[in-house]
Amino acid sequence: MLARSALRLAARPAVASIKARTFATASRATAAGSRRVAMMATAGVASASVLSYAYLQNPVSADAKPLAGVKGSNSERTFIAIKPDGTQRGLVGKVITRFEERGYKLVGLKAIAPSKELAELHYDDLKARPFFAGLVKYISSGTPVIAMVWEGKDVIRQGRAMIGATNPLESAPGSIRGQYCISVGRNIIHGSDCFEAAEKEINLWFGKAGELIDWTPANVEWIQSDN
Ligand code: IDP
Ligand code: MG
Repeated sequence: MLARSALRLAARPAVASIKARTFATASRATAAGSRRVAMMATAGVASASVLSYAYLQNPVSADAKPLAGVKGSNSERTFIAIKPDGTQRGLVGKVITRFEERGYKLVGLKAIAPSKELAELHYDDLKARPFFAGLVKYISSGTPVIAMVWEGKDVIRQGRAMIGATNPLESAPGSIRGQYCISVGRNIIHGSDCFEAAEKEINLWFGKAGELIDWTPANVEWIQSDN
């Protein structure tokens, strides 16, 4: 799996090609989008034959960092996912709030109902385990998984600590699993367990160009400074 992942990482287009990729999706432009484009062209903004709705969504601040940032730096990234039970139980906001309030930066977010194939690839390292089939069924149940990429100092290790032990009965009471869960089969959240896993998982869930956004929070100095 990591070998395949490495191939995909190598194949990730350079930032300079993001615009070209976005233009290629012009055929998906909606009728309303086309009308808007025509109006803009009339206004002298650009040619309607080139612009599209997709173009209008092109990230202002394209992400130039490696997928998982730089290990051990302020740009380190982790993949966090609220599993279907977390979504069903209305815990999405509470989980996001914990990471926001800790001082981490959200650089990617989407709701996705994963296919069986995606669930199998994500948990590839567990395929020999007896609970694998049930795990894949649970993740690909059709209820949205809230997939996220968070960035900041030591975010991989801290994210795991904030999430708590795999078995919620062993999770510290203040951790996410320790506060909201009691069953290992329904532990509401996933977090990358090392830098290599973060690279693999971010590539799997957010590997397309333009899916992550590099931005600078206004309060960055108040959160990151070591004086
Ligand atoms: P992690 O999520 O804390 O990294 P892993 O060992 O990587 O834990 O297992 C992945 C997921 O597989 C767990 O979060 C849990 O949903 C599920 N799982 C792990 N062990 C068991 C088990 O013994 N029974 C049922 N499900 C399990
Ligand atoms: Mg794991």
